[in-house]
Amino acid sequence: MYKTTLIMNQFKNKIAKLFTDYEALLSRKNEPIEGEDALFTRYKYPILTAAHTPVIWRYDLNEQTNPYLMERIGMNGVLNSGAIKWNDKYILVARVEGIDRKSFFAVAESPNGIDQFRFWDYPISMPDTKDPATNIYDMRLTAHEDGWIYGIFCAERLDPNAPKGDLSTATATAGIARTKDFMNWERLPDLKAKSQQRNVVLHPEFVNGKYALYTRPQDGFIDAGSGGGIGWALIDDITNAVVKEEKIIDRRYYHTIKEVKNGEGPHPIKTPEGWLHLAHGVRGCAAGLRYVLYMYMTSLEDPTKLIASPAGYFMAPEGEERIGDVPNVLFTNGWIADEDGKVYIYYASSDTRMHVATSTIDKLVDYCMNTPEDGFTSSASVETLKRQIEKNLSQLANK
Ligand code: M1P
Repeated sequence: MYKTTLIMNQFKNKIAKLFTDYEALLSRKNEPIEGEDALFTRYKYPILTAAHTPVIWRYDLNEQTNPYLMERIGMNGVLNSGAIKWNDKYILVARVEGIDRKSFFAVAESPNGIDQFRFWDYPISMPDTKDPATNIYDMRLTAHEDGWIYGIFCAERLDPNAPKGDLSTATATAGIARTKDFMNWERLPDLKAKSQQRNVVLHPEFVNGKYALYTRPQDGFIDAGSGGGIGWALIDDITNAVVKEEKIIDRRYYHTIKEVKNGEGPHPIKTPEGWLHLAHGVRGCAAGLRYVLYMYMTSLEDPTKLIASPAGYFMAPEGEERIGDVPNVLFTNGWIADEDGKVYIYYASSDTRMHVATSTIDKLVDYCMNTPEDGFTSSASVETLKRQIEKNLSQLANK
């Protein structure tokens, strides 16, 4: 009798410790690690990891059915999250990946955008279409001027044309859903397009009375192939979205950070100077694919017209960011611009964890407008460098 009580108390203590450790993790204060003058400020701690997923998701807390208090449903990572400011809260619709390799969406909110992110009790139950997807991930959120909040995400299925026995060739399609509260979603038919599509993003405004999508045509599930870069398509009816014409607005180029593929991040931010875009670019190297973040701008009058295209990457993986399930990857599909011009960039590292970096619209626009473009050859890069050196030398001489 005495022994049973002792074991029961031990179990209660273990549960208490689980919750204490969990609360300590969630309430840990984040710290900026770059000064105010930097183009952007990284933060010391990831904002969401597998360990941030609720205790009540992972553990069966009943001693009878889980006497060893083991994790019964393991989480592998929290990554590529859509972002939006809603009811004064910084909301992420995170891609949570279980150890069973299935991704699902779950809402986490923070009062300040840089720490204290806490998942809601339940993940999102995303309704299926008539052709259910095997895996869904990487939601981009858009509060559209039609009044709905849209989530566009990748819906992945086994390729019906895969050779017999091939269980890894898949298809990527853009799933479309909309909500007013992030818990109840109306699923609309998947985007119909000639090619496979991933990284599809809804522009927040109507353009010529139509919905506008940033697309990423791709020949296969992994290979962009003949898909030339980030595309643009006008959609007559979002409840039956069909890509009739697709125009490439941000091309891929040989020997650049987006040589292999690129993809729009979150929807662009409207600034007086133009639409400010954040995207990812992929290049190949001996170690595999390297994913970095880059920026560009398009015209307010014609959102398909590129007006600024700074060379190279804006952010690349550093330190711990390089390590994870898919190493050497930074990926973003969420950012929030506050009314005071502060921008919260939410990015994942190595398909494993979520981080935040902060900047301002002014700095990001200045970066886009005044960073030299890529000249596409070594000699062009040297000429660009020489122009800067000459300008600086004459500036210093005139002092
Ligand atoms: O593993 C890196 C990323 O690979 C894919 O992105 P893209 O379609 O541009 O290659 C996606 O699967 C993304 O989720 C992942 O982070």
